[in-house]
Amino acid sequence: MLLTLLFCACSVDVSISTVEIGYDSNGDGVLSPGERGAVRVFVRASGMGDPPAALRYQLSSPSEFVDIDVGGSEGSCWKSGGERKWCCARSGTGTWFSLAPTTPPGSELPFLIRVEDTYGSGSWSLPFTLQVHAAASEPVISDVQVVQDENGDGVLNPGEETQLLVWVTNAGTVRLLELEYTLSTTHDEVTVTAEETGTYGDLEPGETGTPVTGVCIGWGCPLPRIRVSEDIALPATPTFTLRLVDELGVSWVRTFKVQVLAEP
Ligand SMILES: [Ca+2]
Ligand SMILES: [Ca+2]
Repeated sequence: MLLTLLFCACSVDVSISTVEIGYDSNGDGVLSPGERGAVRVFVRASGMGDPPAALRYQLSSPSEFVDIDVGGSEGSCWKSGGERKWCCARSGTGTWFSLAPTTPPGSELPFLIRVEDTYGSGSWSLPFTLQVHAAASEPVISDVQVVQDENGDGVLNPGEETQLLVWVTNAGTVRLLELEYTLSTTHDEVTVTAEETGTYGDLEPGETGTPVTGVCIGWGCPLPRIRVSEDIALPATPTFTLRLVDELGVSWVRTFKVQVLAEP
């Protein structure tokens, strides 16, 4: 009994106090599939024994969806908020990792941080989880204009080659990162002849954008170009498909129609 009491009186334990997201790609403070993230793990020493003089950590994850940065998985913990509290992070931001685009939203990803006393008094393996949220970004087509058509009336006519200016709005609540598009149509008498792929860049929540090329935005830039056959049967309203994918690997399929009218 005396030995047990002595042991308990001298022992020190290290446990996780809080876990913070230090960085995420779209900046909404939560982790979504495809994002890069950084995490700060705050630990504290409890018990009556002297706290460790210095701590080191090593972060790992058994999850197939988590890729911890090579070389960034270990480092020193620094004192934070008193003698018995530390922040275990590679820098101010945290220790970096990537989530696979296939990570299921809603899942709880397991992590393990191993903390050890630099002077050898002990080590502690501390599990924690991080929740994955569905990305709350939502690109929608807000307008389509026929521009630079041959007769300049802004209407698709048989035999014309024109550009399409497709406006996309981020109707979600978080930033869209590097939104790329692919435009196609299955209509027999209409073909996409140029710029069938391109980018909208980043779109903030509520922002409406057009394809960007370097510093060029919208009308006058290289835009998707389409050709309508002279033989198209009228009336015709070909359907176009705009496939969108962002930097996180999340994709959307949007469709729109453009009417083809006889030249007046
Ligand atoms: Ca995020
Ligand atoms: Ca026209």
